[in-house]
Amino acid sequence: MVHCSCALFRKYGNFVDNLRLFTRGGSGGMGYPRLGGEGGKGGDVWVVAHKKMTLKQLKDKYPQKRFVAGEGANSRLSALKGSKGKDCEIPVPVGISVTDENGKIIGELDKEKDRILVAEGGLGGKFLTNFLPLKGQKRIIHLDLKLIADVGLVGFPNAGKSSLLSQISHAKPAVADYAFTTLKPELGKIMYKDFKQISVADLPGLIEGAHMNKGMGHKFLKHIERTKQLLFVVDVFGFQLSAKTQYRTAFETIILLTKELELYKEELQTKPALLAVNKMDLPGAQNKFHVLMNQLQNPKDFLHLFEKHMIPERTVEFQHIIPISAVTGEGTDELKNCIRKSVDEYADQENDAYHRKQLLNLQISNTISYREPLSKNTVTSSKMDII
Ligand SMILES: Nc1nc2c(ncn2[C@@H]2O[C@H](COP(=O)(O)OP(=O)(O)OP(=O)(O)O)[C@@H](O)[C@H]2O)c(=O)[nH]1
Ligand SMILES: [Mg+2]
Repeated sequence: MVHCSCALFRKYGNFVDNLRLFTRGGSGGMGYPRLGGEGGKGGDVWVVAHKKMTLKQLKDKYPQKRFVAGEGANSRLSALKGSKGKDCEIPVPVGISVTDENGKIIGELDKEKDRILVAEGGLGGKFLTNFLPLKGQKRIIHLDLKLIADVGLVGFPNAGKSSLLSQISHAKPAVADYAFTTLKPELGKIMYKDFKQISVADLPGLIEGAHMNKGMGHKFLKHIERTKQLLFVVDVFGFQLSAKTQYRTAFETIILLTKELELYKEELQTKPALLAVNKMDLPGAQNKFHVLMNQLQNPKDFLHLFEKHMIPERTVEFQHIIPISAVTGEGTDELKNCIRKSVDEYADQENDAYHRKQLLNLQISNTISYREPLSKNTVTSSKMDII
């Protein structure tokens, strides 16, 4: 068993989902003291999102991972104002978040052609600097790829997440009866009759301690951050990683998953969540399902059975709970309908919230424009909010 997963870990090496890069803006050009000429500004370094790009391509194309922009031109007799140095663009895939050395977010690139300035060129030499140019900004940046999907599959290993994805979409993820079959996230799309598509991300299984990075937990949990909704997938018979670890019932796996999400990032729990209870084709599944439903209806009555550190602050309220079999397809149409309903409702809510915000901004700007005297800055900023 162990050697299987080793081979797969090696395969994971081909999938790059983060990179560390050195960037430096170009130096400014020299000024021209005698004639008061100003050197050109150094070029800037930008990170730019391209649909077709991957981090692996970026890494292969620029193995030294250094990005330096061009120098500003010196001020000359024929061109007293030196021209600006050439900008440097780092092409990255869509869905990247850029952070600095301290983990502070510089920006996120969510759609094609989004761009972020990461290192600014130095100013050209001028009177104020004694005509000496300034160096460009130096910065180490981290690129992190997060999947952008409508729905993320969350579950312990072996619950049947990949089987489910291949049942409801055209994606063909690997399926096997050992833990950690899925080692990199994979996207599938559910197609609806009215041509609406909903993207679903199959994620590697989480285990207890994932928030402390057990089982490469962080690598996987971070992908969940960007999915709009969560679909918990649990094996109705529960889960046991190995003979040495404790057996967990389906209810326990749900509580443990909730706790892992909470410990990793509390706001993950605010996402709408659905629950698919899998492997309903197997003998005895109905009984187990009834037990689980009873526990989910009154979770508080059962939580005292858990060790304290395993109890989440809040239990997840599932919008729908659907018994399914990812192998026979039983219940998966119903599941697809529930996913659709939930995604549509969420989009409506987002639209409502957006309109309310717009309305509020409009009201604010009206109130401001009735008031005398007007401060120029206030009006500008409230207008900008509306845009
Ligand atoms: N009987 C039955 N077996 C299932 C069902 N769904 C999945 N399985 C089996 O359970 C095993 C694990 O399935 P996967 O789809 O690989 O599980 P996973 O959740 O993606 O697992 P990891 O990638 O390791 O996290 C495989 O042997 C599947 O054939 C189901 O509905 N019924
Ligand atoms: Mg899998």
